[in-house]
Amino acid sequence: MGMNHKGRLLNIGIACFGSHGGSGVIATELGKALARLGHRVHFLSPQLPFRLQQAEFMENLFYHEVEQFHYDVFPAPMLGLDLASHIAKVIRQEALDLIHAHYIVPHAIVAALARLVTKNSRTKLITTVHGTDVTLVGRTTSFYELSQWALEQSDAVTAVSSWLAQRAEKGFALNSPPTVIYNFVDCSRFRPGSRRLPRECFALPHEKILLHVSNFRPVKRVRDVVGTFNIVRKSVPAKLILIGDGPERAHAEKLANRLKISQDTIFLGKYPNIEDFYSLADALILPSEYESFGMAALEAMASGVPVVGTAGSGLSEVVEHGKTGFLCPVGDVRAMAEAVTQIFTDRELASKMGRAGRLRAQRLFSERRIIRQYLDLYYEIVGLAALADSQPEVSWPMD
Ligand code: GMT
Repeated sequence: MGMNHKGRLLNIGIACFGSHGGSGVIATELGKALARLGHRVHFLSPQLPFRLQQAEFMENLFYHEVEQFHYDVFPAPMLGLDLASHIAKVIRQEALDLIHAHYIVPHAIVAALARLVTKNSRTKLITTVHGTDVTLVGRTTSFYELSQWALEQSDAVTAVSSWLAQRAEKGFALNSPPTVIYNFVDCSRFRPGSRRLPRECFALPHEKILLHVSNFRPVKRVRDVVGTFNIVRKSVPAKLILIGDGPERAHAEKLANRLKISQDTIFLGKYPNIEDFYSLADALILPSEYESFGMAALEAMASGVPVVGTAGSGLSEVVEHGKTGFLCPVGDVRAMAEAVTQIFTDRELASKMGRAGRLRAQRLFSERRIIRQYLDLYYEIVGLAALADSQPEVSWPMD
């Protein structure tokens, strides 16, 4: 693939988690999209990012596996140091234009350290903060000093919502607020009606399907999912499907047992092709204590599925209350149940919300729009010509 805009093609390192979390998913999809545009992309991660496992071969996309060295004298694995050393090696070998670190701990920290080690100021560092790196992990005494240092060392910091940008600026006493670049969704993969799973495997024809997708950490308040569903099913025949796994799963299963609704509650665990489930669902529920963004909500909207979530965090920038779903107070299972019931019983409202969600996903959160924002930032920071207005030659997913 040739050069497709005025600026020269970039050599980009992406440091991210390889597991199923939203930050790793966004980082991987970003890298794949950049590689499709012709940039050289090097993934720097201890695990092969899971969305890369399903990717087609691309000659300009590389995965550099981090060699982990175990030694009896070490009290614990030295993963951060392994990764820093590895990134330093890749900076030297590949003459990277920039490293894009996703999540402060450890990625921004180890990338900043690696750059220091190589005494290379030509390679720029861009850090994207995603959520608990700002609100939780980076604020602990274990990581605060290093997190603040890594953000200071970054040539640019971006945040996935204004809500998170404000918290990062205040929490780490930054000189200026991070640039807000929202997360994106592939609207051709997540779209209404792309039904590949037989609905009858999960629900009877007259039953509605309520969906929850998360990593089942305490912040997701999965027990509120079960509590809400318990109220909804008293007035509307329905099934609840929960996708994902994590520490809260056992508690949620126990609660479903105690409420005697296990027969209508399906815990599916981790599932790679979640788009199949969005197209079965009549509503998504995300009752999190907070979300800096809420990828599941965006995927649902792109799939034409109304969202019931919580107000007061970055989720309010994704879901438009009353238009693409409903946002309720945290912990208010009655309000959430009322919202779900309204969607389940008012067909016109449900399809209006579904259409509005799809449109909002396409307008504000399309892959094309957001990748362009990242590229503009990269060129600005690297000090090269900005992207031309002409569209790249590659074909983008339908958005
Ligand atoms: O910060 C986390 O808890 C982990 C992270 C992840 O890797 O899943 O989630 C955050 O980043 C996602 C991608 O930007 C956002 O969609 C999630 O809202 C955010 N999680 C929280 O804010 C709790």
